[in-house]
This record gives sequence, structure tokens and C-alpha cells, in this order.
Amino acid sequence: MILLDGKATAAAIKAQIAAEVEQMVASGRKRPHLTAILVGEDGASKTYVANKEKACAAAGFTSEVVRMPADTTEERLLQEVARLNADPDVDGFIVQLPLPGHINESRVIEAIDPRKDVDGFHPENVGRMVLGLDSFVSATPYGIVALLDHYGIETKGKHCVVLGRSNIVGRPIANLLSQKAQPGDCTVTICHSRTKDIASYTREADIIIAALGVPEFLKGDMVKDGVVVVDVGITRVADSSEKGYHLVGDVAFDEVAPKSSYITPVPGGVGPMTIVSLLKNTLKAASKLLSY
Ligand code: L34
Repeated sequence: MILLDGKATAAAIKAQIAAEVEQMVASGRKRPHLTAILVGEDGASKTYVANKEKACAAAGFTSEVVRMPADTTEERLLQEVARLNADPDVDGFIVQLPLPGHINESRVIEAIDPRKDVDGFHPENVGRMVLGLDSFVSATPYGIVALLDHYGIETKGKHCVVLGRSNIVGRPIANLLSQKAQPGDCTVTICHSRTKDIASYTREADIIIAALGVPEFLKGDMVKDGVVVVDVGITRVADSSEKGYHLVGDVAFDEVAPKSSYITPVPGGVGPMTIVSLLKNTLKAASKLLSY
């Protein structure tokens, strides 16, 4: 069993990005700038945005977090999006999800200028990604593909089972891995909460992407020997530790790891790869490399 070390892989990619940024600066260009809008006080979202700020600093980017209270109106948030769309100093920005229930997420996402949409959530970017055209690919799927690539994992002709059909992970990763590309060329099955007998699919899988948000859903008896497992789940489970919680993935790691050829840990797997992929997208936005 080989651990897919997202933390180390992300650190290596971040160092490459930092070197590119110093070259940009040496040739008289400004540092890439990422802004994150954080609405409300969700603990996990605060942690993720703080990790994004830290990663920006480590890569030589400038960044800003726009904090808005949980009772912010949709109109006020749309004003902020419009302001960032128009600000030439902002290369890319994200609106951290989830948003409070009274705000329509798709309306907000659709208001973002697709050329600044470094989350790749805008329908224009999603559509272009599906068509195999140049686009911003959303950070978690992009990070998963980069991790498989970094470890040289063969995906061509493999059966990949994706657990979960969210707009952020399940649907885009299923699409990317089915594309004629490397990594890619998989035969992909998407399973979800209404799938009958999920284990009958996962037992046939060469690669499993677990993105359901159900702690320890994937058990040892649901996988075959030699499987590659990518665990996207990251649920906070309350305990009596100093932090008050620990993180649990969608995979029962102790049972599944001994049967796996490769497996991601939680934490230190997909999370850091998500963040470094956001940096890659922001660098691309700043370099004006997007071909549309
Ligand atoms: N708009 N919303 C928007 N863009 C995104 O790309 C995200 N996502 C997901 C949630 N909402 C979003 C993230 O940023 C998930 N996500 C994310 C980002 C970072 C980490 C996990 C999820 C991360 O840093 N994970 C660490 C542990 C963090 C901790 O201690 O809680 C890890 O090692 O997995």
C-alpha cells in the first residue's frame, strides 16, 4: 500500500508556483492576487479559507479575505461580486461555499466574471471543461487528477467508480476521468444516494473516488485487492480533544488501506491538493493564459 501524500505533493507544486511568481516579479509584473469572500461563521469554511491565505503567502501571491456577516443579503453579496469583477488588481476570486440558506448559490456563481472564476464553478467554465475546451477546472477535481498524475497511476481503460454527484466534486471528476486524456480514459460509473447495492459497483472498481460526505462509508468488504482509493470526505466529528473534533473521511481507512495499492489519507490527502490547484488557477488568471 502506498500513501498518496497530498501534503507533500502540494508542497512540491507550490514551490514550482512560487518560482514562477518570482520570475514574473523579476520581469516587472505584479504578484498574482486572489480574493476570497467568506460569508458567515462556519468553522470548517474559516479553516479552509485560512489555509488558502497561508498558501497564497507561501507561493508569493497577495490575497485578501472579504468577511461578510451571516445575515448578508443576496443583493449585498452580488454587489461585492460586481466590485471584484471590476477591480483590475484582483486576478481571481472565490465565494467560499456553502452560503447561508437565504442566498441563492447559483445566482451568485453566475454573477462571477468567468475569467476571474478561479473556482471553475461558473456554467461557462463547467461547460467548457465538459467540452474539453480551455477553462478553469474546479480545484478539488483538478487536485485529484494532479495527485494521480504525480504518482504516475495508470488510469487508461480502468473502471473508476465515483461515489457522489455534487457539482463541486462528483460530477466534474467523473467527467474529467472519462475524457480522452492522461490521467483519463477511464470507464466511469457514478453512484449516489439512490444507487441500489453500491457495493456491487465498488467491488468491481479499479479506482474509487469517495465524495459522499458520509463518514467511513466505504468498508473493507466493499473493495477488491489492489484498488486505488481517493477519499474526498472530510467530516468534523466532535470529541473531547483540545480542538473539539477530529476529521473523518468517507473511507474506513484501517479496513480499506491494507487492500489498496494506493490510498489518500484524511487529512493530508485531497485537501492540500484542492488548495494548490486554486493557486494554479489563480496563476493562470494572472498570466492571462486563458484562451477565451
Ligand atoms: N467556493 N467552496 C468554494 N471553493 C472550494 O474549493 C471549496 N472547497 C470545499 C468546500 N467549499 C468550497 C474547499 O476549499 C472543500 N474545500 C477544502 C479546502 C481545504 C481543505 C479541505 C477542504 C483542507 O485544507 N484540508 C486539510 C485539513 C483542514 C482541517 O484541519 O480542517 C487536509 O489536510 O485535508
